[in-house]
Amino acid sequence: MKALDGKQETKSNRATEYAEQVFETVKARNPHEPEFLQAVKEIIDSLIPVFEKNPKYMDYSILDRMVEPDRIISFRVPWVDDLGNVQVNRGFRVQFNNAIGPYKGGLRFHPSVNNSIIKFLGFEQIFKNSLTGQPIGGAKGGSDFDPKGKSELEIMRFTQSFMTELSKHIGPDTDVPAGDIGVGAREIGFMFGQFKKMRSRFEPGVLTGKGIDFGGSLARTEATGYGVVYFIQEMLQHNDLDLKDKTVVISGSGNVSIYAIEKAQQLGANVIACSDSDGFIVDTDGICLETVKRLKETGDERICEYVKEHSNAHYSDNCTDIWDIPCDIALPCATQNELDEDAARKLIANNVKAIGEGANMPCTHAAVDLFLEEGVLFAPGKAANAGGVAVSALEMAQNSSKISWTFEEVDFKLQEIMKDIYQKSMGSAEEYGTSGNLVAGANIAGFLKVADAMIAQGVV
Ligand code: NDP
Ligand code: 2IT
Repeated sequence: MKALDGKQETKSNRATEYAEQVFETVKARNPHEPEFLQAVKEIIDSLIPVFEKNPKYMDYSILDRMVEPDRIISFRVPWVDDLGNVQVNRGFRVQFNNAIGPYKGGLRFHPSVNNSIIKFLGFEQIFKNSLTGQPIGGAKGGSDFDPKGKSELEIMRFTQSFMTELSKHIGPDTDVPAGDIGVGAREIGFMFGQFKKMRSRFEPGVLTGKGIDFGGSLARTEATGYGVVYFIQEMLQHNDLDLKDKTVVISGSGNVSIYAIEKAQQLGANVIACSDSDGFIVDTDGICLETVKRLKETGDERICEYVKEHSNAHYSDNCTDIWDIPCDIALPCATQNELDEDAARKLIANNVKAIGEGANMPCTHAAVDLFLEEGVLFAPGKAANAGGVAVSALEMAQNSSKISWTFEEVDFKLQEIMKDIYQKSMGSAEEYGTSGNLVAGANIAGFLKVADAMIAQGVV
C-alpha cells in the first residue's frame, strides 16, 4: 500500500494528480472507447474533493480498481433468419463491480452496441445501483443485433441463442440482467424460457422485468419513467416550483419516455413533444399517450404515424431538433449524447427551468456544464433514472421471498427511493463543497458506499 506523501504536497495537489494519473491510464488502456472515457472522466472529476478529504481512497487505489471491470465476456451469437440464412451477432456482458451485491444491469439490443457502449453503461450502473440503497452491483450487456424489421420468430431465435451463452455467467446471486434499449418484456420472457430450459429449474431471480405471471413485479414496466418524474418533482419542489401546468418535452417514445409522459401528465404537466430515431412530433394540445402506446409499445410503428391521427400535430424528421422547442422542462429519454452544447444553448435561450436525464448519459459534458453554469436545475441520469433498477431489486426481493407486492406498494417504495436518492445526492454535494450540484453529489454518494465496501473486503 502506498505511503501517504501529503507532507510534501498539498492535499489538493495530490488528489488532482491522482485523478489525472488514473484517467491517463484509463485512456491508454481503452483508446478506442469514447463513451467509456466520457463516463469515467465525469466520475473522476467529481471525486477530487473526496480524495482531498479522505486520502484513504487513494491509498487503497480504489479508483484504479473501479475503472477496470471484474470481467468482460464477449461471445458469438449465431441464429437462423426467416429465409434460412445463418446470421452472426456479437454478444457482451461486462461484470463491473459486485462489492455491494450481485452484478445487476440491463441488456441492450441495438446495432451501435460495442465494448465502449457496454462499458460506459456498466460503469455508470455501479454508482446508480449504489444510490438506490439496494444490494446490487454494476453490470451491463447486450448485442449489436438490430431488432428493427425482424419477425417475432427471428427475435425469439436470436434471444435463445444469446441466452444459451449468457446463461453460463448469470444467476440470482451472481448476475441478474434486465431490459434496456431494444429489450422489453417480450425479450426477457424468451430469455427466461431458454434459461429455465437449460437449467431445468424455475429460478425467477435470474432476470428482472419478467411477465407478471412468472415472477415479474408490478410497476417494473412503469418504474424508470415514473421514477424520473418523481425525482424531477422532488427537485422542483425543493426550489419552490411544481410540475403542474409546466410545458414538458420528452425525447424518445420507448419504455422510459412513455411512462415519463404518463406520470408527468398525471401530475398536471403539458407534455407537447416526443420522438424516435427518425424524428419528433409536436402536439401543443398535449401528446395523446394512447396513440403513442399503440404505435410504439404494442405496435412496431414509427412516431411519424401520430400526425395521421392528430391533425393539429406536426412531424419533423430530425430527432435532435426536438430541443429547439420552447419548454419549461426537458427530459432526454432516448439515448447517449442526444443533447449537445448547441441544444443546451437553445433550451437555455428558451428559458428552460429543469433537465432530467431519463436516458443514460444523454447530455454531453459541454451541455451539462452549460446547464450548471446557467443555474438550470439538472437531474443526472444516475440519480434520475435509477427507479428502473431500484424496482428490479424489489422484483429480486419478491422472487427470493416468494411473495408479490401490489402495484401501490411498489409505487410507494419507488417514490420513497427517488426522494432518498435526491436527499443523498444533495447531502453529498453539500458535504463536499459543491452545494446544489446533483451531478457531483450523485457520483460522490454512489462512490462512497461501493468504495467503503471494497476497502472492507480487502484487495480482491
Ligand atoms: P426503448 O428501446 O424502449 O426505447 C428507446 C427509444 O429511444 C426509442 O424511441 C428509440 O427510437 C430511441 N432511440 C434509440 N436509439 C436512438 C438513437 N441512436 N437516436 C435517437 N433515438 C434513439 O429503450 P428504453 O426506453 O428502455 O431506454 C431509453 C434510455 O433509457 C436508454 O438510454 C436506456 O439506457 C435508459 N434507461 C432505461 C431503463 C429501463 O428500465 N428500460 C432504466 C434506466 C435507463 P427508435 O424506435 O427509432 O429506435
Ligand atoms: O440502465 C438501467 O438502469 C437499466 N436498463 C435497468 C437495469 C435493471 O437491471 O433493471
